[in-house]
Amino acid sequence: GQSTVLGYPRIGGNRELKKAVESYWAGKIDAATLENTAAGLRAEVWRTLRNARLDAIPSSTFSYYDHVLDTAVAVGAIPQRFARLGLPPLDTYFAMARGVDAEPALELTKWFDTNYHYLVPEIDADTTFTANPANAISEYAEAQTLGITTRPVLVGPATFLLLAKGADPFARLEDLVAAYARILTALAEAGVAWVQLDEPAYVADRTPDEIKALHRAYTALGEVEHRPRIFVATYFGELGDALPALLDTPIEALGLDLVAGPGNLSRLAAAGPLGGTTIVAGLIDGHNIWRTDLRAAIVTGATVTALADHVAVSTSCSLLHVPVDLSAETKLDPALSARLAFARQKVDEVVLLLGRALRDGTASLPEPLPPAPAAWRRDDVRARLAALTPADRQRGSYPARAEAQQARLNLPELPTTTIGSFPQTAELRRARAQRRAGTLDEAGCEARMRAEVEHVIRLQERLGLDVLVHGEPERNDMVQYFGDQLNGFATTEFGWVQSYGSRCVRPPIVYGDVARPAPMTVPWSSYAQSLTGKPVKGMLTGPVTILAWSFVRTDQPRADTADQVALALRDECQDLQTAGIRVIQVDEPALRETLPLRKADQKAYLDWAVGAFRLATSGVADDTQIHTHLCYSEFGEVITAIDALDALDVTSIEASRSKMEVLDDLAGIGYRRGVGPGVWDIHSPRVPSHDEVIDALRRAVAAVPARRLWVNPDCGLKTRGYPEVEASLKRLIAAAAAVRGN
Ligand code: THG
Ligand code: ZN
Repeated sequence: GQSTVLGYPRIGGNRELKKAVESYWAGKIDAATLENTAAGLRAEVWRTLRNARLDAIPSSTFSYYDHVLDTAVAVGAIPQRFARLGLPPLDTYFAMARGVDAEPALELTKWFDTNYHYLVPEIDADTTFTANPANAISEYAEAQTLGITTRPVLVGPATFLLLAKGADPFARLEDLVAAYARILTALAEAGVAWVQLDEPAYVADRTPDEIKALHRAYTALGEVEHRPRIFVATYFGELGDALPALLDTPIEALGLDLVAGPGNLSRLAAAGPLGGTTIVAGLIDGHNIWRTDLRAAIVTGATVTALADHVAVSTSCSLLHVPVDLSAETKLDPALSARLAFARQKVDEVVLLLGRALRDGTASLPEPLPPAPAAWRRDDVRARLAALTPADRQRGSYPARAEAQQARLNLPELPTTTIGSFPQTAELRRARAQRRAGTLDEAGCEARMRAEVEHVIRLQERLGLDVLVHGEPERNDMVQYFGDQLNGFATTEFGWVQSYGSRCVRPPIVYGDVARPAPMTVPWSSYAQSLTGKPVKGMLTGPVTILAWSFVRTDQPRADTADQVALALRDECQDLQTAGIRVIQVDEPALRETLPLRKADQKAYLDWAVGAFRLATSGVADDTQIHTHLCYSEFGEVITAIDALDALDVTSIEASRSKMEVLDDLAGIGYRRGVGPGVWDIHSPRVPSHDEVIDALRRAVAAVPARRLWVNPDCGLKTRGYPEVEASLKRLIAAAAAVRGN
């Protein structure tokens, strides 16, 4: 048996990659300097894995931006619109990732059920696949010079096409497999012994044809005469019929996620004799930060060993999704850090599990953990949860609410508003940095933030918006902001995880029962409201999103943790209402993200997710208006759930890129409440033209009666600059006035 991991964080312990890449984009360093930093980071990862005594070490898990984009480059899938720019390879790569003036970037979307985002390959009938193994080979050679033998990793051909967009990408599988075959031969010629091809798309529902195509693809790759041994990695769940299909091909190893897909075990047992195929047992959770219960993992490992002659031990998925190293965290409660494992620690777990435990039994394992500290348990919270009834998730009828709200808010037809955040200026970032460095005290920092709130309120009044926001200058990341204030949550200092490209997040850790020691947002919202007669929206993040962007305890159902967060938010809503806030927005941008990959599991998820939102929001009076905001365009699957968010009065939705298609979806289910389809794409610095905004608005008016329609941008404005925000909001308000006038 061998020990391995499916991938490792590439950003560096101090986000060195982010800093180098952003410096390169800013023209502060040249390509050679960037490449040097990258080589240093790769060497550090390989040495770390070797020194941890891991048997099999992956390469090509590094990426300047995204590994799906890297695979696109490796198979020559560079859309003509970028190829024709004639840029050097590295700049063509970044042009696809970030766009250039003349060409928008590839679309960015969620990597399965994680908070990582990949770039969507554009594949059509004209795409000519080529074999470009140069990067994989040079990384392999780079590690060889350090005396480290690696296993190059690529996204597998079937998953690559299933993630792509275009006329019918999957129809191109045979052509693409031919390119992979040439890559395999080139790798073998360079001395590569093993290659890892990732096929996570097969843990979601797949058609029989898609499974047959997978079988054909790996049969063809297996028959390539001169090739490395092939390890097909799957992760994030349970393989269905793809499991026997893959075992029926000449591949040498198959990776199964036994954490997110425990059912893989019985599928494996049912698959019958395994021949010589190595089963790579994903026993260490790569998607969460808890220390593994090695005693339980051994039992699972032993079951695999009984089924297969050749077994390797691995992480359940790439360690890309967890922070780099727990030992950097010096301020965590020791009782908590004793329970945690980040990427570096998970490598040790893999080695320990295989090297000692599977061979020598449990005797060589570290002592099991003592029970969690009693203080992490909150009996008051548990009692409150136990006493909940369906009435606690139910508001009065929508028509009565709508009438009461209109009487109180007295809004014009087509009311205008924004999603919540205003630009995070250099000034604000400086104040936060000075606060961290201790050169600015709490009061001084708060004074600057309050000045910003006043500025944002005055700007909105001047522009003539109808429902105002305070702009959120006090928040870094919305989830971290609430994590910092809730009991039962811990936040880290260095626990960065790549979200997309150079952007990282520091997910909080939910380790205990959740409670709200004090109001979290009320002082900011009521200060903002004190400055204006217009309604100011209270801004909260919903329970589903708070959990989606945190590392969540696994010792109780996620539904229960969600309800605990919901109770804290319910109290916050009531406090905001008492403080005179008339409109409260509870954002759920991640509602779609954690939707289970298999249809059969989706209803149960949506039931508790919707239940938690309703619990958070249904404690307010009829005349308090509840809004939510949802990002990302694929609403098809969750549209009925949105309708079931009973407490909801108004939903703002990203819509401008998809040309308002979401309105047809809403019309399709007979959605009858307020809706604000974004009429300005804030993901681009472009100021939309007057006609574009009017056009978007007219399309919206055609689909939704004007009295239920809101006018707003697509998303929060924190990544934008003030000049374009002001110019764009002027257009938005002018368009609303023009359409009202008709
Ligand atoms: N917060 C969290 N997760 C998210 C988002 C978020 N996932 C989806 C989407 N939004 C991802 N988008 C971003 C956008 C910007 C940044 C990260 C994810 C970002 N991060 C800063 C950086 O990398 O420089 C660091 C932020 C900080 O200081 O905390 O800009 O909004 N949780
Ligand atoms: Zn958004």
